[in-house]
Amino acid sequence: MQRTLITSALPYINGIKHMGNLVGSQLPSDVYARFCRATGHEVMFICATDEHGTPAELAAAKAGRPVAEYCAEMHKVQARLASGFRLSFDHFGRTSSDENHTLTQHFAGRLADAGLIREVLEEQVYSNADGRFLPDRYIEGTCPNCSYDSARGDQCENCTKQLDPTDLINPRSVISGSGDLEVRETKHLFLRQSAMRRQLDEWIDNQIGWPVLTTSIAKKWLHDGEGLQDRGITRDLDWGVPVRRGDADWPGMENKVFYVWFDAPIGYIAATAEWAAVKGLGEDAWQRWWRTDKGAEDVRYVQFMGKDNVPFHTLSFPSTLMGSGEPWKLVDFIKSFNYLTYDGGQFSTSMGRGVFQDQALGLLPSDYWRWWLLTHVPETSDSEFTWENFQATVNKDLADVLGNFVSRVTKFCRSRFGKEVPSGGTYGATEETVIAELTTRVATYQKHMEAIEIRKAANELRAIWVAGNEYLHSAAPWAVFKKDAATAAATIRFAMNLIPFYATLSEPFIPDASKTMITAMKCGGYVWPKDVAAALGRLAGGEGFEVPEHLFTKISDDDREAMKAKCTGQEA
Ligand code: B3M
Ligand code: ZN
Repeated sequence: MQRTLITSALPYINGIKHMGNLVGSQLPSDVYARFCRATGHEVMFICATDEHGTPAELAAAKAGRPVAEYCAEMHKVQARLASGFRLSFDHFGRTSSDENHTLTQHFAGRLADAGLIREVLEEQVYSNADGRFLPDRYIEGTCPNCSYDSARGDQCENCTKQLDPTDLINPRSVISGSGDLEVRETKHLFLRQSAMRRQLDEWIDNQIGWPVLTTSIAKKWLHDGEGLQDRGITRDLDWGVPVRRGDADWPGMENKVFYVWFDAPIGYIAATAEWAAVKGLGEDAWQRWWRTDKGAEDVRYVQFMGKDNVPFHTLSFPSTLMGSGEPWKLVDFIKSFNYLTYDGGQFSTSMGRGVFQDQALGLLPSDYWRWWLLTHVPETSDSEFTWENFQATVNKDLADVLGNFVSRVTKFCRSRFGKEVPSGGTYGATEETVIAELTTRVATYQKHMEAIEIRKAANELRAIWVAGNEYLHSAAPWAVFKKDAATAAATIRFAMNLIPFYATLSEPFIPDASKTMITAMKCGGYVWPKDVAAALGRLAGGEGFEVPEHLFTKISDDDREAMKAKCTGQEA
């Protein structure tokens, strides 16, 4: 059995995510995971909240909550939304877990033993009032460029100029507001990525079939300018994984934590370990996905992420894994995405611009969103969400094509043939033609899904639905019924067979509607159509069925305007 490990980039903990975040990693990874399961792979599908770093501390401070409490609550919120959108993670973990602490410290220890970590003395701002070093973002002051009075130590929000904390006029601590600051020397750890350059380069060269978007970003960082830089992997924060060398103290690194981008990808492994712990399984259960000496050599590992995360996954995380000198499983395929824009501009979390996940689920069932997002997933370029396009896509594809087909067929069958699928008549040349067309289309659909070309797969799926509608239209059983009931029976039986067939093929995209369809047909569940002719002969006649409630409701112009108004410029 083929074994597939799938990870989605970990959503950051600081607030509710918008639809752009959903479509840029989690949702397409879910489609792929569902497809792999449906076609018989053993799947491990992992995601988690990314909980460390300055933004988490700042968001908690803004909410007036202790950071651990804030993260615990936001994790629950994000987990609830993930299940609302039917994201079928085997585990949705947390980078703040014990497992991630242990693994992150383990990797740091191994990298240090291999000589891949260097200690660097740096000058950094120390706040006497707070009794701690301040990261750049924790210092505010007046911008030397535009005189904006709340410029941050790393950048002025007003004029966008990149700053050093020492550039600020009248600098003060964001924590206490105190201006009693001084520059002191402090030690930080750097991962010697430069020493890993040749190994990384070779590894990337050996990857066949990676998307150009992925390899070009990696190659750019490896070769442009000064090439791959060593990277600071520690920060002066309270919240995070304490700096330790394996399970030993690291002298001089007290009160420091690892940088969020060091521990976050290790979180993929840790979340799998969490999964094993929750299931009451031992180490072997997760190591067989992650250690090539423990069974992971036949795993195919696929990562999903937005394009801005690519350097961390092609360079930093592989440096950690390879540099450890241990046989960790490296990624086999990286699927990365461009951005979704909103109605002519950017989605903005800070300005509350766009559709946010909680709002979306309050407006319409998740399948409506899934279908629109997946048919417009920003694979080859950015794509834009507009309410008009959303309305048109839902009404046409889901209501007119799929929903209407299911409703007409089941209603007609019930009114003319009663409670069971009719068994009269036999399939003829028309049905053979449809079977031939669908055989080709299913093969194409499957090929696109295997290549993780989500948009192409969605288009093929739509064409598969359309083929059923065209069949029904030309076979017109309601007209034939009066003079030739047997032929009408065969037609309707064929059309009824298309319902579980559609349910199975559509499940990765619209799992709730698929479930309604498969349940209504009382045929014992999903069976992936290896042979289309056999799949369309599954209901031989005599089976009971339900007429499902409206699968999809059309969005009227009034509905559209009301939804749009609800999503405009809300404070996040
Ligand atoms: N949390 C970036 C983001 O939220 C980051 C991904 C981590 S993946 C290990 O966009
Ligand atoms: Zn400025």
